[in-house]
Amino acid sequence: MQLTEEQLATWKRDGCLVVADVFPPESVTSALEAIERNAYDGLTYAEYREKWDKNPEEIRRICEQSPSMQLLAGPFGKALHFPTGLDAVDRLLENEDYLDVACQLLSTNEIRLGYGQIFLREGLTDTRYSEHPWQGYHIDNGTNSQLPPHPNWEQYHYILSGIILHDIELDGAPMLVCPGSHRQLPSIFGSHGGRAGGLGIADRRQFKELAEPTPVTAKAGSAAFRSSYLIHAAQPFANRSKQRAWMGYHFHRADNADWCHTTRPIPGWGSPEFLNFVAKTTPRVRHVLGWPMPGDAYYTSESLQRIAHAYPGIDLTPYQEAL
Ligand SMILES: O=C(O)CCC(=O)C(=O)O
Repeated sequence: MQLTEEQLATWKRDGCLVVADVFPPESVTSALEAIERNAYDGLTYAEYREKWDKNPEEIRRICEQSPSMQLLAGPFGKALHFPTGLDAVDRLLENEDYLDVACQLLSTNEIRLGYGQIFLREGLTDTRYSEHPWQGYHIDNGTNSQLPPHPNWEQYHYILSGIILHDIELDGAPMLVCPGSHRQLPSIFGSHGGRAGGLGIADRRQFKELAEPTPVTAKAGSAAFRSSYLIHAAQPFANRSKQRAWMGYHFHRADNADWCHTTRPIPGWGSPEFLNFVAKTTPRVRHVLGWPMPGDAYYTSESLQRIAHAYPGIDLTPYQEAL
C-alpha cells in the first residue's frame, strides 16, 4: 500500500494518521472475537454486559483487585503483550499493507517491532481517564525509549499503531491527541522537563502553543498511527454501553534499535507464545523481529538445521531457496 502525498503531509504536520481499509473484515472480526473472549472470561462483549450489567459493583470490585497493567487487556484480561498466543491477534502483524505503511511513516524499509499490546477499555468498568479535561496529557515515548525526545523527531521517535477492530465513534472514548505536538516538545521540555524518555504535563492549559485536542475516531479495519512524541490523553466514554478495543504494535527504525527496548514484561524468546508465533510467521515479520532476510550470509545449510531444531514446524523453504 502506497500512502498518498496528502497522507504523508498530514503525518508530518500532525504526528498522527488514520489509514482506512488496511485490514480485511474477516481478520478484524476474528481478532476482535479473540480479544473479547480474552477480556471477558470467555464471553463476547454482549454476553459479558448481559451478565454483569445486573451487578456492576461486583465487576468493579474484581477490577480493583486486578493488577493495573493486566486491566489493559480488559476486566479479566489474560493475554496482554505480544505475542499474545491468540493467533488471530498476533498474525495481524503479517499484513503487508500495514507493514508497508509503517515503513513509509518511518522513512525506511528497515523497521523493527518494539512492542505489541492489546488495549481494551469498556464502559462498565473503565476508569482510565482523568478527572478534568486539561489533565492526563503525556507522550508514550518512555514505554520503549530511555532517551528523551530529540528535536529531529523523524529520525529518533518511534511509532505506535492501533489496529482498529470495530468502529470508534465520538461517544466511544476516542483518544484525544494534540496535532503537531510531536514537533513542539523542544519548547515544552524547556519549561517542564521530562523523565527518561517520557513526559507528562499536569495542566494542558499552561501550554498555549498546543493545538486543541482532536478525537481519533476510526472505522474497523483502519490502522491509526501516532508518533511516540505526540501529546495525547484518554477521555471517558460518553456512552458507557460501549467498548473500545484494538491491537497495538510499536515500530522503530532499525538504526534506533540500540535504545528502543520496551519496559514492558513481554513473553521472552523461549516462551511457547514466541516460539509458536515465530515458527508460523513470514520471513518479513521475522525480519521485523530482528532476523536477517532470506539470502543473508547468516543462513547456511548448517545454521538452517539449527533453526529447524530450535523452532519446530518452521517452514524454511524461502531461506533454503536463497542459499
Ligand atoms: O485510552 C486512550 O485513548 C489513551 C490511553 C493513553 O493515553 C495511554 O495508554 O497512553
